[in-house]
Amino acid sequence: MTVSSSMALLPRRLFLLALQTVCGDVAYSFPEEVKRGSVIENIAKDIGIEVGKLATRKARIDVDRNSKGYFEINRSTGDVIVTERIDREGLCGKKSTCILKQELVLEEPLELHRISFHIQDINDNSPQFKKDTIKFEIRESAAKGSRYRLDEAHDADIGQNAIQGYSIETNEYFRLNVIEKGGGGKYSELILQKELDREQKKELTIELVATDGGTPQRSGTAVIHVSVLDANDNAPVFSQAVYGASLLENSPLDIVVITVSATDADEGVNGEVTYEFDHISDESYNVFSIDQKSGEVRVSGPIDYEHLSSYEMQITAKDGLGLVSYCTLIIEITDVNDNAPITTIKSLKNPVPENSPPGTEVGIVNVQDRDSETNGKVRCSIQQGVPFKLVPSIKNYYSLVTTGQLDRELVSNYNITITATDEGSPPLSSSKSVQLSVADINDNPPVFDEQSYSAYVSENNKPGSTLCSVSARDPDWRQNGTVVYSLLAGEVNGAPVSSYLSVNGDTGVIHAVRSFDYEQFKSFKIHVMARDNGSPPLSSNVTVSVFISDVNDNSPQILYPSPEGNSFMTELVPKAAHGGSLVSKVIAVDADSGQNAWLSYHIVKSTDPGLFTIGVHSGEIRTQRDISESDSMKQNLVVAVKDNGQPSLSATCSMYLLISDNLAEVPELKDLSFNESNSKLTSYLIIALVSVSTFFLTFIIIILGFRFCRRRKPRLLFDGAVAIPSGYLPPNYADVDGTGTLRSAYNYDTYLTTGSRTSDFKFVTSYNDNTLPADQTLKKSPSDFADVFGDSLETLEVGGHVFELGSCVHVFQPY
Ligand SMILES: *[C@@H]1O[C@H](CO)[C@@H](O)[C@H](O)[C@H]1NC(C)=O
Ligand SMILES: *[C@@H]1O[C@H](CO)[C@@H](O)[C@H](O)[C@H]1NC(C)=O
Ligand SMILES: *[C@@H]1O[C@H](CO)[C@@H](O)[C@H](O)[C@H]1NC(C)=O
Ligand SMILES: *[C@@H]1O[C@H](CO)[C@@H](O)[C@H](O)[C@H]1NC(C)=O
Ligand SMILES: CC(=O)N[C@H]1CO[C@H](CO)[C@@H](O)[C@@H]1O
Repeated sequence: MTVSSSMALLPRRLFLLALQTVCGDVAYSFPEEVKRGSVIENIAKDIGIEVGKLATRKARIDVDRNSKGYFEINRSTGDVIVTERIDREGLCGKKSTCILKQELVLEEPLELHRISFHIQDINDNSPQFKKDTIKFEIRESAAKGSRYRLDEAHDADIGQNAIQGYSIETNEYFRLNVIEKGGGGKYSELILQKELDREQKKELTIELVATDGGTPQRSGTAVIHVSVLDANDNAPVFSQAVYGASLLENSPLDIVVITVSATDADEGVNGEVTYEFDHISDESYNVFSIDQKSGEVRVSGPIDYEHLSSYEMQITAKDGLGLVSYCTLIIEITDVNDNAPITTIKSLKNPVPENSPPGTEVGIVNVQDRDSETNGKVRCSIQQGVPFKLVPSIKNYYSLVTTGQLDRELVSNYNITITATDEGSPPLSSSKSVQLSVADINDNPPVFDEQSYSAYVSENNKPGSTLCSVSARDPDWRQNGTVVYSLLAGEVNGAPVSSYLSVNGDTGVIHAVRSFDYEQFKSFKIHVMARDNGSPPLSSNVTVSVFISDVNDNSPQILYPSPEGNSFMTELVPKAAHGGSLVSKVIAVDADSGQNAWLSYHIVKSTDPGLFTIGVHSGEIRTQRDISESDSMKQNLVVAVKDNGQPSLSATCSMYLLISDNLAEVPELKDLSFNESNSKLTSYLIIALVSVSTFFLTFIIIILGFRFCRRRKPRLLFDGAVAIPSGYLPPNYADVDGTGTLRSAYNYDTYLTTGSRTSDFKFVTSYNDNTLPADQTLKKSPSDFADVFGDSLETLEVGGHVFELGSCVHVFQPY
């Protein structure tokens, strides 16, 4: 049925085959799409009818009512002419044979010839794809050999004219595989023959050509558009394999140290790079942080050069689907002078003995600065004004040595400040205080507060009473400075000192061991030693002068007349005595001194009060008027002798006076006695009277003798004074010492007159400061004394040697 070859052979004649139908019908075969008016065949010849009759027989091609007429018959020629375009594909589609059945009607007689028009396909349709563009999205990770089915192309033609094959533009990635469908059609698929790389080629455009088998061949094209989908096949790439940065230590938080960056050729998620630290040490982890997105490395913790001077860490860059790459970041930290030097006392000899020679090493100091280079170079010094210096020793060590002699008593503690300064800029410094104490050496003896001590005590003191206290200081430490007092052995009046005084070893208070008697001795000296408890001990001694002051403890002693009254002492008063005549004299002494020994005489009782007077101070009894005949022959006087002490002590005596010119005239001498009954007594009295007179004469002679001697050697006079018959004198009378200050300058003489008118003697006593009212004597300075003394005197005219006390007149002689 195919006539393609005959059509080619007979171009001018389209009628190639006349097909005989079984019923005598005619069949024509011709290609579609012939031109209108084309003559297909001469039917007259085919059905054997004359051409001339066609018209008369009204030959025509009839069609069914519903069919379209494609053909006509030229009644004059008998040719079948195409009147309409005949499109096989339109008429028959994909049917492999396409026949138009028409009938030739002849009238007169009616004849009916069926004519079959076999319409033959011609290649008038090109293959055609449904879309011009075939889109594919292929992941670049697709494996080699992956297949991608392509749309089939369509060609309305059939048979040979239908699609015979496909082809694609040659490219390196794909080849085409054409597959025959079971129904005869063909389709194609792309086979990946080389891995795609989105990064190299994002999109591919390949022309796909479908060709049919017609002649001429027709083809249809479509464009295969392959988008290469990204597969995460690219790891991020850092711009540098090693990043280096330097950073000052103590940089503030959040400062950006460096920004690392990695690029990833992938796109989208696959190209999103995140940064993070990879296996870094804890140190780095705490100190740096990295921004995941930007790659900024920031400071997130304290940067301490001394802790770590450089950090090395690995940073990973990771894209969305986990491809990573690494880089190394090295951060060098730059030292900053942020560490002050630290001073350590490595050893210290504490305390330092005060006798250490200059240059003694007392300590070792170590200085360290954690900074490096010049920031860590340290200079060390100590403050001025202490006897120490720092001597540099090996490396960072210094010796602390003394530069002078130490004296614990002056400075016992040193507060040494060691200052260390580094050479950074600005420099940092630190200081350390060292307490250094100086150990004591017993190098100071105790020293008494005063060069000498004086103690003043009233006589008759109670044993155990406190006289004074001495104190010595020893600046040494503890037992080296503990002072113990003791008396130095010595003698006072031949007795050991300890029997007079004792000293409290701890307090230095001096006590009297016994009661003192001014009359026995007025002063004495002792030595008190102060000794410390050091080893060996040091000591010093001091003189303590003890002055005993007088107390009015002795009542006047009447020497004449005998106070006892047992002996009848009678003075004869001549009858012719005129007024003012010296009759007798009361002689009294007082063992006390000064005022306590200043005696005054008073007549307390007399037979004839108007007849006799007594000199208040002299004790001289004188007639007041002339004796008259009427006066009683026997006169009796009671005389009181008082001292001037406070309170004053007194003694009384009786004096018997006989107004007579002759003792023999007195027969009633006995009567004079208060006890006249004893005649024996009278004779005793006489004997006594005579003996006393004798004694007196002797006494006066001796006194005069000594007075004469005194001009050359005055002091002996006192000894002379002691020569008063011992029976009349108190045992310790007239102990005159002259060791006082003021008192030694003057002596005063008391003129006493004896009963005999011719003889008078001078009783000399020392005037001394113990004439004070008897206070409790304790320590009294001489000046105190002077005051008191001055107060007690109404007038004191030392220069004029006259000095009045009350009504008494005393004559002082410079001694
Ligand atoms: C020592 O001196 C330092 C500085 O002058 C001072 O801070 C410290 O209190 C002193 N220490 C003593 C015990 O005096
Ligand atoms: C007293 O001095 C001696 C050396 O004279 C010394 O060895 C001793 O330690 C000192 N005692 C005290 C308590 O300081
Ligand atoms: C008392 O001290 C003096 C010097 O002050 C000294 O010469 C004398 O030896 C000392 N006496 C005693 C017993 O220590
Ligand atoms: C006198 O003597 C008598 C006896 O001898 C005696 O009792 C009397 O006390 C004496 N009188 C005087 C004052 O002594
Ligand atoms: C109707 C028609 O087409 N008639 C044609 C038949 O053929 C002759 C000769 O070729 C023509 O002259 C007519 O016109």
